[in-house]
Amino acid sequence: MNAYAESVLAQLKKRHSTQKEFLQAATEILESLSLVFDKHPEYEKAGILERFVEPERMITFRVTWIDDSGKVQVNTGYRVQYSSCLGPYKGGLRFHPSVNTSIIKFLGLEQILKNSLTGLPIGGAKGGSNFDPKGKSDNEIMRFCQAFMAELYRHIGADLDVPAGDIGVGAREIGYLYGFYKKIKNDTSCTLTGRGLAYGGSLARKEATGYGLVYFTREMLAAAGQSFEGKTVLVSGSGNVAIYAHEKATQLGAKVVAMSDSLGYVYDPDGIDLDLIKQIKEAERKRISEYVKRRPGAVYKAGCSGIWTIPCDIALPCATQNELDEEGAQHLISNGCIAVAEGANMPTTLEAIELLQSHDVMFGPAKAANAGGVATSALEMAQSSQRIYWTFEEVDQRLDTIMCNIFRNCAEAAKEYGHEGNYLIGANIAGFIKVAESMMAFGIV
Ligand code: NDP
Ligand code: 2IT
Repeated sequence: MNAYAESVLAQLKKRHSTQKEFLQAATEILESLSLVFDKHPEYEKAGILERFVEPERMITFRVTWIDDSGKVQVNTGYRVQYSSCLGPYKGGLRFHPSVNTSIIKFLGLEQILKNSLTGLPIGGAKGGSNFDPKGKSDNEIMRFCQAFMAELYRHIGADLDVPAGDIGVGAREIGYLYGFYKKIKNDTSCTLTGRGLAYGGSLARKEATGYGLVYFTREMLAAAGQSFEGKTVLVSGSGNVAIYAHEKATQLGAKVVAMSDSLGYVYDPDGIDLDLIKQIKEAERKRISEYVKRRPGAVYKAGCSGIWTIPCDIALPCATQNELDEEGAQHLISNGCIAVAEGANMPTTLEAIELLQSHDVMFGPAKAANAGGVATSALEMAQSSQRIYWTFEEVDQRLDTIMCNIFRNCAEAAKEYGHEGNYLIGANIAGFIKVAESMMAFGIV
């Protein structure tokens, strides 16, 4: 590693020794960026890297609400406004009990580079809470969202910071968050994306991350003379990203044979019935184990990591961070998997990435492969500014073009820096250069 990148990473490790996920993301990024600092010594002189890894602003707040039994509940809310170099802070909100400073910072750091790769004018942010939406009534979800927004509203705005969904935050939560924001701020601008179609949302935003993942993977496969046609695919998770990755991969001729949730996975050799998954997960909000009760021939196994033992050509991890480790990667390699593309953020451990790449498994990194969601959020912002709606086909076409451009930029940057075919290095460098150039232009701020 370049001495400058190494010294900044060493400082981070010293100062944030307990922030495991943040250090993991920073290590992956700084290892790639090392190559940039060799070429651009002026960045070191301007302290670009020290500034890049330090959030512009980190907001932590108490969220107090009352559950259905009348008991007072307290959660922690977070918003990291990491970088506004390229535009308003932009990034999702995650509601999950595992949320803490480390998780929010890793997601925010990744988001800066992801948003840069989209080519659209959006800075990087992330937020959320350790609130667990599982088992909560609709009323409890609404009260929590209102309590969360009662603080967040003062920090966000259409030209300042535009949150969206992530794990545990979907259409229902965005509705409650936006409804309350609108009421207390007296502002109907596009301050959240992923909004309902009736009140400012964009067609194809719901599908965008999953579809975009498949468009990116299609390009990566095509560069190696391959396609989705006739391929067997594993999709982990069964949330928003997983469902629409399945839908598009199937449309392109693949067969998705397994999906999962945090408790286990289902294997259906005839191909996972997507309508049934949508019914169970989107409509009924039930566990994926329900699937086998309604689909004889399918099997359910407890424990989500077992999904990687199923033979496949292409693996699309779409659940959560570090869900694909060395053991899982070894199974994929042994079973002849040719490509892994990340729908989730940082689903593959550093060791697993190294193992996959050393066995020539094509690897599509999250910040490039799953950028279709935030890109379409930026398209939602554009439509709101113009006071018009585009058709599904128009948004989908723009998304496809954006994903093709991202793939091309990653491939070109990887080649330029001597690592042809390494899309992880390509994504980090291509994303970073624009941010660094903006920081240079702004002077020392
Ligand atoms: P959802 O909440 O819709 O779905 C999450 C899925 O992941 C569920 O199947 C959930 O299972 C599973 N999951 C969550 N936590 C864990 C865990 N600790 N272990 C195993 N499985 C888990 O979220 P999304 O589909 O929106 O997000 C999935 C991933 O994609 C996340 O990494 C997110 O950051 C990323 N992403 C999302 C984008 C978006 O537009 N929504 C954009 C880009 C990336 P269970 O129901 O059992 O909890
Ligand atoms: O990780 C992500 O890119 C998202 N959760 C989507 C963010 C957004 O602003 O649409």
